[in-house]
Amino acid sequence: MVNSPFTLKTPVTRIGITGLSQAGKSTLITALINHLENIRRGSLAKQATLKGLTHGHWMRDATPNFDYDAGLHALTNSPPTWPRSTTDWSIARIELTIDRPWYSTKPRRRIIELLDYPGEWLLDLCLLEWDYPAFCAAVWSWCSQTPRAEIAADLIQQLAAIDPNAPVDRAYLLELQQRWAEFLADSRLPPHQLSRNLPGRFLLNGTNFSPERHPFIPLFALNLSGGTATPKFPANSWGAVCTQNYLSYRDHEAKPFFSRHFQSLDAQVILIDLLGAMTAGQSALKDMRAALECTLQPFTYGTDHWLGRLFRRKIRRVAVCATKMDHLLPDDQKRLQSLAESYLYETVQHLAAKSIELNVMAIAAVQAARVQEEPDGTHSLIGRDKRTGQGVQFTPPALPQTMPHNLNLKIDDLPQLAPPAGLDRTRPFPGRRIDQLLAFLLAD
Ligand SMILES: Nc1nc2c(ncn2[C@@H]2O[C@H](COP(=O)(O)OP(=O)(O)OP(=O)(O)O)[C@@H](O)[C@H]2O)c(=O)[nH]1
Ligand SMILES: [Mg+2]
Repeated sequence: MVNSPFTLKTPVTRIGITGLSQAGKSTLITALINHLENIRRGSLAKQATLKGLTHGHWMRDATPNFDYDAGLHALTNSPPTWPRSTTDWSIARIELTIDRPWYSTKPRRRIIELLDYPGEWLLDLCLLEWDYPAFCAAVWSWCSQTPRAEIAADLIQQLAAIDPNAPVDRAYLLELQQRWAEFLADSRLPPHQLSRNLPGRFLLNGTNFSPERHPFIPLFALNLSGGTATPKFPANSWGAVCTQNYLSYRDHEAKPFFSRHFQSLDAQVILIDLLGAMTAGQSALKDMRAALECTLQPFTYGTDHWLGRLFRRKIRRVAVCATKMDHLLPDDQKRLQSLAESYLYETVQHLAAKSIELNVMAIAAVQAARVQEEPDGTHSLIGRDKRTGQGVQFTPPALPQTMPHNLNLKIDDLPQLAPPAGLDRTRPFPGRRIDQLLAFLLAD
């Protein structure tokens, strides 16, 4: 916790909330504010670590401000809709009032800041350690295997055909960069649902970045066998231009973003759509786990490493949350929790050894389905379809007890649900484990 210059002695807890596109960040932040605004109501009031917090209110003064109004409007509208997709970072500030005995000299207020930023950018963490040949080698190791080798067969062939020492053709470079961005966008959608889609700002530019200003692509004809020296390319060659623009992206876009935001974080929440990855199958599950390992890697570095200093200076708690668990029947919701734990077992062990508290949990920010019991004793879920708004009744796929070691698991597709009717700002939204998540993040 730090003292913000704006609030004098009021302690500020900063929590980063990230996850890949559509993982559920905006909905979760909207729900977290709603629960904090109703802190003495519902299950949050029963959390021992939040005892003494009596009142919460969302402040409009953060810049850039998280658009809680828009989220509330969408969810409480008739018919309700999910918040709109976000494209840049923003901050939600909530002031909490603490009930203390009259003689206590401790602060009576506390500020919580929730930092929303696109997960696409989080993955750029992998780049920070790579020079240009290492970037090309990593991307090649992914692209030479299924399913990427099939998704972008033509593009991969064209990239491999470029002689890094030949003079660059700028128009062709821009065209290939555009196609690379399209390939990244395809890869993250069903049926593939891949996670390691780099560079992140090619997918989601943000306000000040335009990819065509410093274009680069991976060149697969480089010697990618792991030599340490950066090759010397002739001036204005493909290799020289791509190296220069890659380094500019790494050092002037990705690095400052992490330096600026991570050094002040107290906790980090990473949302994963584990159910979505399970509907896509083994490749998606493997890719998502590798992406998560890469983003959690800096927590394992010592303080002699700049990334280690940045991450370990303050961040003590990390929650990895499998979202949208309301798509499952109650028994399977419990299994989703244990599947998530076994999916990330090694990573958790590794971080525990570095005294980072890592909590893996399954959550639903807003419960959009209700359980229906049939006369024959079987159960199904009832909700409304997100696209059509019509009522849907479905039997969700049953989950296995444990995650196969080789991640060879595929479940049936799930319908996408619309939010439930009747949500109201003055009552905690119906969700799953939001109280436990807050209790973990806010514990002193
Ligand atoms: N059933 C259910 N669906 C959810 C929940 N949270 C999110 N969703 C679904 O996931 C979609 C994306 O949720 P968002 O909160 O917009 O996710 P995001 O990570 O902010 O997405 P981007 O801003 O596009 O990166 C929503 O439109 C819903 O379809 C939840 O708690 N329950
Ligand atoms: Mg969003």
